[in-house]
Amino acid sequence: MAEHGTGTAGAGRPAGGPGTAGEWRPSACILCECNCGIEILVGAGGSFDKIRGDKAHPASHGYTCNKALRLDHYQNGRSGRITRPLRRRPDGTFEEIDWETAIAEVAARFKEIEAAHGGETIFYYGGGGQGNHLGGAYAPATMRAFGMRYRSSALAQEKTGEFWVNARMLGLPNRADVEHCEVALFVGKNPYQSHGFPRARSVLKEIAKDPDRSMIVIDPVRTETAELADFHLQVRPGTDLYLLTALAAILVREGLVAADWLAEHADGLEAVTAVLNDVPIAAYCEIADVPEDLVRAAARRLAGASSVAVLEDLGVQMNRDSTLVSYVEKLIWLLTGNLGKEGAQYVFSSMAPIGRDRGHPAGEGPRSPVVGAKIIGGLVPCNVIAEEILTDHPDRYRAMLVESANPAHSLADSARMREALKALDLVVVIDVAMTETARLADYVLPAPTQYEKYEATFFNFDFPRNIFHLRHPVVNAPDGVLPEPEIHARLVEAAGALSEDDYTPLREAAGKGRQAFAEAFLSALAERPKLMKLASVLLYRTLGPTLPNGAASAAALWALAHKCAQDNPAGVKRAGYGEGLEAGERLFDAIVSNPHGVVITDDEQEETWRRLGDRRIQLDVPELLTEVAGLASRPRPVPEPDWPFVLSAGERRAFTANTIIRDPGWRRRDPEGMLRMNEADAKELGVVAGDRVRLTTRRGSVEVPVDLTDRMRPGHISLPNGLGLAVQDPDDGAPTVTGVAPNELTAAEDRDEFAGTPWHKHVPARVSPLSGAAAGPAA
Ligand SMILES: Nc1nc2c(c(=O)[nH]1)N[C@H]1C(S)=C(S)[C@@H](COP(=O)(O)OP(=O)(O)OC[C@H]3O[C@@H](n4cnc5c(=O)[nH]c(N)nc54)[C@H](O)[C@@H]3O)O[C@H]1N2
Ligand SMILES: Nc1nc2c(c(=O)[nH]1)N[C@H]1C(S)=C(S)[C@@H](COP(=O)(O)OP(=O)(O)OC[C@H]3O[C@@H](n4cnc5c(=O)[nH]c(N)nc54)[C@H](O)[C@@H]3O)O[C@H]1N2
Ligand code: SF4
Ligand SMILES: [Mo]
Repeated sequence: MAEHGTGTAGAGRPAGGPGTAGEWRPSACILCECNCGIEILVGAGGSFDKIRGDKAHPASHGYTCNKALRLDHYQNGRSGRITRPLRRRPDGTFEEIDWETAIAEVAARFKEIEAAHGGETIFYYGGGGQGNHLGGAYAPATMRAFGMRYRSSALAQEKTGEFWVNARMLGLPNRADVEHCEVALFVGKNPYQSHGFPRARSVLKEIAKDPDRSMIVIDPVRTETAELADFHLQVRPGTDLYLLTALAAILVREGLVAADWLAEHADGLEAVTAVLNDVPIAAYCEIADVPEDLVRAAARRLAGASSVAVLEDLGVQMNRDSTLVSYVEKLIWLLTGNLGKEGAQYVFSSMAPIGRDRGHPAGEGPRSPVVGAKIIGGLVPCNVIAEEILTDHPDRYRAMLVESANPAHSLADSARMREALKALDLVVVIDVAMTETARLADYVLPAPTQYEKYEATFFNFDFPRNIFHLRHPVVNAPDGVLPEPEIHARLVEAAGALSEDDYTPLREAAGKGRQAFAEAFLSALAERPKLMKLASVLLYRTLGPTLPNGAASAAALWALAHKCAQDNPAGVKRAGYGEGLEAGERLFDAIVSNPHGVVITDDEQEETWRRLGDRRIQLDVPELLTEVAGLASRPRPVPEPDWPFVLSAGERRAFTANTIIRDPGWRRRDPEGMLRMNEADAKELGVVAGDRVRLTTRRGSVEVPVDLTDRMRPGHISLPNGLGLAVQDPDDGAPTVTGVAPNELTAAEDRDEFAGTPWHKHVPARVSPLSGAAAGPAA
């Protein structure tokens, strides 16, 4: 159990935050992007005795799934918690150091690297998991202070292809109103387990129950979601491009497109129609192994619906042709006129610009320095990072700052990632636990957990009412940890980028009130535009101390609240914050003072069109449409003889949550994370449920127990995500690893040609029994 001291070193002490034991305290679940509101009954000593959904939360309204109830395993479990800055000794062991030494040494070494090779050789990775993005809001200041330029995060191994397609077709990111749609279409997404929109399980059940609504699921697995569906298109793994192209072609050929709507809003219909008119529908359905009749029925249901909400996710985003699939997926809902009305896709308001890209044509736009990979949404593709380190190229990355992420575990080809991290001159990790990545670091800087500090996410994409939740601390942090904003502030100051001279006038202005502060802050930025990238730390040190209950970490939200009010005046006004500058202040004050979360914008349906402005939808993205046109002349996808199985490496299950909870004891079911396999395959291999098998890919070989199920197609196998973590036994200190780390099996070169996103869901594999005649050594 974590120790709960009475004070933390430095700022960020949650004064007044945590109450007394035996009280329900509002917070949020941090295990997926939904961040459902919860209330925690905190026991003496800081244990989470009970957890329930928070009915006052403006998005989840009391809903949680099974996972939230197990959060004590994050806060107090066997997690490898770290509570002192650590420095690696030459022999590879770690020693505890004090914060002054840690900050001084880290800053000095980053400065040395900046002087010798340029700050752009220091790479920033991470910035937040599913629940914690507040620290990431301060990271740009640290990047600025050391001249860093390149960065990435998990989004660059899932969503960047979709970001780019959105940028090209609409200019803005968008989401789907699953709650109110007539027809929901899920492509490579299992919301029953992974969620992705508020109250997912309840909404899925509502759709399933309603005879007037339908659900269409495209997934090779008969998932919990597929079981609730009216149409399950059980696609052959990795052939979604064929299936979706056939579906889009059916819309065109059966005259099911919303022609009038498209004439009003979109360009490029002619080019798209010409390509889709040539699609061999029957042949593509056969390649995808879905009956043509079923595809036609699904197409007609989509076209006949008053509204369609479409969500694509990792099943296609971490798979072959992912960017092309994103494109055709969007063509399907655009051809049927499903944007900017209730139950369809919408453009949301936001506090931070996640998912925005300029949509540069294929040959243009920013590139990574060594490989020349396309940078989308400011993020270098995760799959090229190791390649950009393990080279003698003069522009290679020399150092890395990792914050709230575990790239040694979560990026393709873990063995190569470990090698890459070891090859760097300096690795600094900010985390709560001794992770696979932290173990390879030169310095590890410990942060409070998400229940010991102010925290928030920027994954707020709801519509028409979008929300924001600044969570207050619910327990005290142990001595020796510092919240991320404080760590960034200290690094920025140690780099000499900001000092008391910068703070003094703003502190004085803050003492006179918000209006005076706003004026002083804006004129400081106008005089010295270089302060812009340092603004978060500047706010933290000046406005921060004036915020109630030690909420200094919320200071960066002040600028974001103003920006939100400026960009979304109508929605912010309807949400009750008034107009003009005052609206930004009111919104900020509401965010800071309401521990249950607040509605930030209350939009009308037309808001999507207002946000798009006079932009017309671009159906024809030439780079992609050409590829769709050329699909027929590609060789037909066939399994490779040496690799008869397709492995989905990293499936979301009832008890997975990336690597956020390290304590294996949190899993009620499937503790080891079994390899799921069809019964017919097992029979052929001569294995029965629970047997251990050897699973081999081009990159690695592991032993794992099998779980047999008719939910899997023959030839398709899957492993859960987030397993294979080592935690130390509290008694004897020996590390134990539970389950298979999926990226021991994946390869960095298996990636999308446009966006560089990985093919984690499509790893060629073979399986052999471990005992009996058929057993053999690993290849
Ligand atoms: N329980 C739980 N929930 C989570 C998380 C977690 O770790 N655990 N993580 C969160 C995060 S970070 C994310 S990004 C989301 C991801 O959420 P999802 O994308 O829904 O999760 P996955 O299970 O990885 O993949 C979705 C589906 O893709 C299917 N699939 C595999 N191959 C193919 C294929 O070739 N074609 C198609 N069409 N489908 C295929 C799988 O069978 C699976 O059902 O989940 C979030 N929610
Ligand atoms: N093969 C395969 N690989 C995958 C996937 C897959 O499906 N298959 N899924 C991918 C996806 S979609 C994602 S999102 C990534 C996720 O992988 P990563 O982005 O690397 O991050 P997480 O596993 O979410 O781990 C978050 C880290 O934050 C730490 N942490 C928790 N709370 C705090 C805090 O308050 N402060 C700080 N500083 N740290 C904290 C945790 O200890 C953990 O180290 O994995 C990706 N990798
Ligand atoms: S895991 Fe996601 S859906 Fe489940 S309670 Fe947590 S935030 Fe909500
Ligand atoms: Mo993710």
